[in-house]
Amino acid sequence: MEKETAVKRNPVIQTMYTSDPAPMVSGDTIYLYTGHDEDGSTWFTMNDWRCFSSKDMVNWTDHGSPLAFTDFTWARGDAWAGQCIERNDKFYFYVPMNKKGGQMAVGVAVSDSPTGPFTDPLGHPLVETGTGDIDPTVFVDDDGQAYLYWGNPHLWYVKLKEDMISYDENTGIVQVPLTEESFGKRTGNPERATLYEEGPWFYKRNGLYYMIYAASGIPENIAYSTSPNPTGPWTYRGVIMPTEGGSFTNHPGIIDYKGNSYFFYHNGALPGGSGFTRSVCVEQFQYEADGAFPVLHMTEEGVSPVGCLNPYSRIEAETIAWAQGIKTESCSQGGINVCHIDDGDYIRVSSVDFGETGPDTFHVCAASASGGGTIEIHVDTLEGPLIGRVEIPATGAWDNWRLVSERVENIQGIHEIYFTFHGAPSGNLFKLDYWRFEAKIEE
Ligand code: FUB
Repeated sequence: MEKETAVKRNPVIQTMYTSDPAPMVSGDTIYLYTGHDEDGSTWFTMNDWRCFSSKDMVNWTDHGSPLAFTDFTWARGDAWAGQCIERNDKFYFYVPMNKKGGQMAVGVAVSDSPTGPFTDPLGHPLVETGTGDIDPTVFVDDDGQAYLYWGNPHLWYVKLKEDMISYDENTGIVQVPLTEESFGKRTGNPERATLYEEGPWFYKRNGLYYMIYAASGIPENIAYSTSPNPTGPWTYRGVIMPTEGGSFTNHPGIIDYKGNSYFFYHNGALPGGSGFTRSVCVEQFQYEADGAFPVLHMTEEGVSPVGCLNPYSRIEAETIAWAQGIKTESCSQGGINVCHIDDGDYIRVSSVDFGETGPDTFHVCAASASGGGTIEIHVDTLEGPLIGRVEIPATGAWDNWRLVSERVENIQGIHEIYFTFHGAPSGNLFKLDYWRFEAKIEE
């Protein structure tokens, strides 16, 4: 088991490589849609999009893949940067893909739930120009007009109709003038004379429209422009995040949640990370009084909790603040479970509030086709006080789930909890679906 030197919260997801973050708030929950770089990729090998959610910004629940390029009959691959938005109780997910026998084009998929499944209502792309139709970003203005921007090396937009799956053909597809005043000056590349590269993220705050984008070519930084209007003219405002982090691309996703402003991006910070095996991270920031961005740097610490986890409710095992060694997969009981659990792996959940009474029992739903193993429950640090040890038996099959219960030491207040896994030195020990503590009955 590797020792933790400090509490890391970036990258946000450790069970797979994630890229191109697209956060969305719905109700009291923040959803994080990401691209998914396949393990060992040496190109943008990306087949599906992923969805995670949180209510506290530090524990993220894995919802699996709500959408894949195979859900579009017209696509042949390349599930690149997308964005999802809620409107009229439906969720619209705009995504670029390579067309069968053609080039990249932007499609749309619709769902009644933020976690999908999403389906293609059109059966064909929503927009395509034939030139770099990637990285759609969507925003619905206060007057109800929705805009879809996208593109590399050009920046295009359409005005979406209220159905969100068609656009105003009178306005058509508009190419944004990439001028030096609007997007800064690039030297040495006459075909890309401004800093704009790709990955736009479009929104409005306090009456000012923001276009945040990957800039300056390869390697990219993140820069921004603003406008008093949704369709420009734009004014270049500078670099937000310099080139850092071991990935030659970057991609912004900006959102306000529970009174804070968050800047999502990606880098190559996970072990094995690179420009093709990227990971989504997040930093908290404050706008300047005039709406300007501060310069932001990538950190391992990430952001602080804005809520607590209730350990007395059912918690999905794939709700994770930090994990080492494990993976997630579709569960035979529905949803997702944690798998690839080997000796020495662990999961941390953060900001767990045991209240004043505290627990006396721990329940966990597990399956093991091998010999099982042990879960140790440590408090505050990886090697902190041990409050429980649960023996997971062999259950005969990986989909033969059993609820295992064990007494635990009482603990009160808010803590980091580490589930550390022990057993045979090689091979997977068990899978986990969900867990919960049971509160001590007050005498
Ligand atoms: O993830 C594939 C591509 O790399 C995205 O579409 C670009 O924005 C860049 O991040």
